[in-house]
Amino acid sequence: MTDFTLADLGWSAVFQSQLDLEDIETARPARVAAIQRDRAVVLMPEGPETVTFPGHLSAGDVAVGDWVLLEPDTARIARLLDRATEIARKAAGEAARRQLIAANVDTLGIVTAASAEFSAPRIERYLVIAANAGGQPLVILTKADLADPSPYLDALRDVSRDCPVVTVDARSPEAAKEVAAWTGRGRTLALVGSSGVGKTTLTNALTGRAEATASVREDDQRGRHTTTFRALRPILGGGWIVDTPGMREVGLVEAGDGIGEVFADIEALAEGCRFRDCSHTGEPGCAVAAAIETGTLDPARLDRWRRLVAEDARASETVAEARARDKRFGKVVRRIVAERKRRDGPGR
Ligand SMILES: Nc1nc2c(ncn2[C@@H]2O[C@H](COP(=O)(O)OP(=O)(O)O)[C@@H](O)[C@H]2O)c(=O)[nH]1
Ligand SMILES: [Mg+2]
Repeated sequence: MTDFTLADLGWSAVFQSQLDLEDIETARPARVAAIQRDRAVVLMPEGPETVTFPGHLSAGDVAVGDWVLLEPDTARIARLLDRATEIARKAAGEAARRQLIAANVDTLGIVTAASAEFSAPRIERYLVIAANAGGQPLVILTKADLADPSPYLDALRDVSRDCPVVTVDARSPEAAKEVAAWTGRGRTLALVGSSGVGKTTLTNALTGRAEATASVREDDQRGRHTTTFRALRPILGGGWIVDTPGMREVGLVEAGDGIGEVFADIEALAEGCRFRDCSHTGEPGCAVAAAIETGTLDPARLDRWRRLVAEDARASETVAEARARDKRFGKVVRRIVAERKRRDGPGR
């Protein structure tokens, strides 16, 4: 992996403008291609390099696709540059924690199969993640060779009128042509979607590599086997692709803006409600209820919006609240342990 210019790697004015005069003289910009526990593999015009994190940064703060500045003389990151886009989800588990998926991604490829796997609400959820990230979504409907894609395309149009959709047989060399408009020099495409939909197959088609496809169980969240670790890989025709391990759970956190964008129709209607804090559950003068009445709003869509808003509110509760809850839980645990000790006697 050599012979990439900074522009090939995706460097742009967004990052250049973050450098001060001293940086321009000494700093070495590098793009994060993979992250290990305490190290990252970065790509530079000079080639790949394994680097360490400075004290103020840990592996969890850095995402594949990030731009960093390296210290002038050591293989250590000096600074993380602000991201152009940031794909994140709620980390698995109860705490309100964001987990970074990838950074500086131009297109979020939402991969779904023309099969029973297809789920409009799940795609809506990924659209919210894309809107929140700042990147452009692209729905990639795989296994279009196994079924008539038209009912799936109809369902996709109901979810979003403006999101582009391509249909592919991910195993075919033609697949690269279908996504060509979203790839090319310096551009980054990240793939998300359930296990088994063809993300790795498509990645292999685009990169000419042969990563293991999913007969192996993928479950990145619980640290079980993963076929591939998340990595930035070069596309044969230019640009970069990030394949992500299948995600069972795509939780939202701090996704209010993204929800607002994906459900702009509902949020616009809500502006017309008589009460500013209308909950659209039967208040007088509710514009949302009126739209359902006249058939301009699908009640199922309102229901899905409601669920996402509630989930996001729950997940985005402040870290302080989560900590308070943990504290209460700690008290309960200590009480149970103390009671057990009393019951069972010392020495256990
Ligand atoms: N017929 C057909 N099979 C596909 C297609 N895409 C993927 N597959 C198969 O589906 C299985 C899972 O693919 P994989 O790329 O590992 O899915 P991932 O979990 O999303 O990475 C593999 O056996 C692939 O050969 C497609 O477009 N058409
Ligand atoms: Mg895979």
